[in-house]
Amino acid sequence: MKEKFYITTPIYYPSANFHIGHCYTTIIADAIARYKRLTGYDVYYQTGTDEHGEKIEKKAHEAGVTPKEYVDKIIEDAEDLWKSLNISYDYFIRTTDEDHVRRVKKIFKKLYDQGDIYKGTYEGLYCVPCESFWTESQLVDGKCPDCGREIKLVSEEAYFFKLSKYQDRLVKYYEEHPDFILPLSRKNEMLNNFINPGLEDLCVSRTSFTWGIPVDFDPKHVVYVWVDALSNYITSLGYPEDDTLMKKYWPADLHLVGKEIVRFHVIIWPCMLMALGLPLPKQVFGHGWLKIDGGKISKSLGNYKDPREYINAYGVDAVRYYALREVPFGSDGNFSEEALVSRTNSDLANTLGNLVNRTISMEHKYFDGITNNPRIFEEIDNELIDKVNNLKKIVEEKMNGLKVNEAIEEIMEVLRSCNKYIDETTPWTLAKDESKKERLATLLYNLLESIRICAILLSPFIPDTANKILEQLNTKETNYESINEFGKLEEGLKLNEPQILFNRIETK
Ligand code: ME8
Repeated sequence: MKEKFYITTPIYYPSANFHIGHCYTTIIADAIARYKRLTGYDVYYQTGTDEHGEKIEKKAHEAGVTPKEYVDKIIEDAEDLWKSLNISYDYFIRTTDEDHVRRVKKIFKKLYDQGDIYKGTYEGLYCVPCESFWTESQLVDGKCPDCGREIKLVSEEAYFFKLSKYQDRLVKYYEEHPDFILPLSRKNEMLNNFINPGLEDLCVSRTSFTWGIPVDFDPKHVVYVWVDALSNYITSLGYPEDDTLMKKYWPADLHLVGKEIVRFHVIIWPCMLMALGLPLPKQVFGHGWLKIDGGKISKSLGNYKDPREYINAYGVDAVRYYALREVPFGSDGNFSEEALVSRTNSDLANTLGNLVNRTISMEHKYFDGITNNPRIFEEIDNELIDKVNNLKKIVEEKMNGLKVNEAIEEIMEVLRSCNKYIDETTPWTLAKDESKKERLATLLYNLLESIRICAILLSPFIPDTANKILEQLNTKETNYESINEFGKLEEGLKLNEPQILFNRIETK
């Protein structure tokens, strides 16, 4: 039986159409999901939308529509965006889905019945846009430490979750699972800023707005958005009504989130799961932010374009590649169209596209496009073949450590070696000498086989391009096992005509 891999993105707020920052997480999760599928895992990749809360209620009100009408439009747009980015999710959850709503009510009731949720009064400082409560000491200049906006004092009857009860078990879990929170710096931040000062019980219901899941047994309350939202990772699997998918996929292997919401995923979420008696996720990775001109991607600043504009201008794989390759995974990075263009030109057009095009063209020119490997080897071949043979393992190590940009760079490095191999062996000179024909066939075979192996390894990252390459090669050897060793490309294969993969983008 295949080993399972359950990976999630955050469920995003449909308060406005999604931007390149949301694409960033979703593309990376997609690449990891595709990589795991390629390597033989039974993958469940989930994304979705977090549709309740005061912020959305307000936005809808301003737009003169109901909250549901408001979010429906954005979700339609999001689904189109994910399609144009080739996102291969297995499930898209909406927190307004009937199943989710019913299941959250049951989760809340269960926690209440067992005494983990109790009724009290809440007085606190609340940031509406972030939907977060803060203590006085956490504020920065009296404002929300996350977004810098005004906070308001709220006092209301509310239900509380006994977070404090789970503090010791949580710390123990961190100690026993050193890879639970990555990168490591985020774990220290959690311990120092939030856990060691002492966890306070968490307010988990609201009466100040109505756009949310009503508490079943006290319907003037709605469930606090983070309890509603975090539950998505298990309600989608049927919890608590049906355990078929839960048995198969839970616990999650990887919750991929932006660094600002690590806190919710490594404190509130594990404590909720402990209370429910469920295993905890294996890993939460908090990646950095994509910035524009060094600052936030912001609707109010109007500093971003619809991501489809980049896709239409440069192609889906240019955008995917840029998101995956440009920023060291975990750090903040800048997004700019110039950098996207320059990355596309250097890596995709020059290194990859040019290599594939000239190799396939030479095979057509010199051998009518028919592969042949007479095995007339020379010393220079070994270096290339060794590199290609090691690549699978190196990529595996990098991907297992979630060093996505480094995994890609390793593949690029091999492609650059292929280009160098062409420049050094100068096939066009060999072609002039009939006695060198077999040597020429061998070296073209080496190149085509290297391209095949790289294309398969690139398929999680730039799936369309990888497919185009494999189609041009016309090979049936496209699965992961076929790259265990060099030399599986069929001999006597008639290649398809070469097609340009990436045109160089002219810069103004
Ligand atoms: O926080 N750079 O939703 P959200 C990188 N609903 N990633 C970015 C980004 C940027 N500039 N901007 C957004 C929520 N993201 C909650 C989540 S989960 C149970 C509930 C990505 O719409 C990144 O993954 O504010 C970040 O964590 C997420 O979008 C925030 O999305």
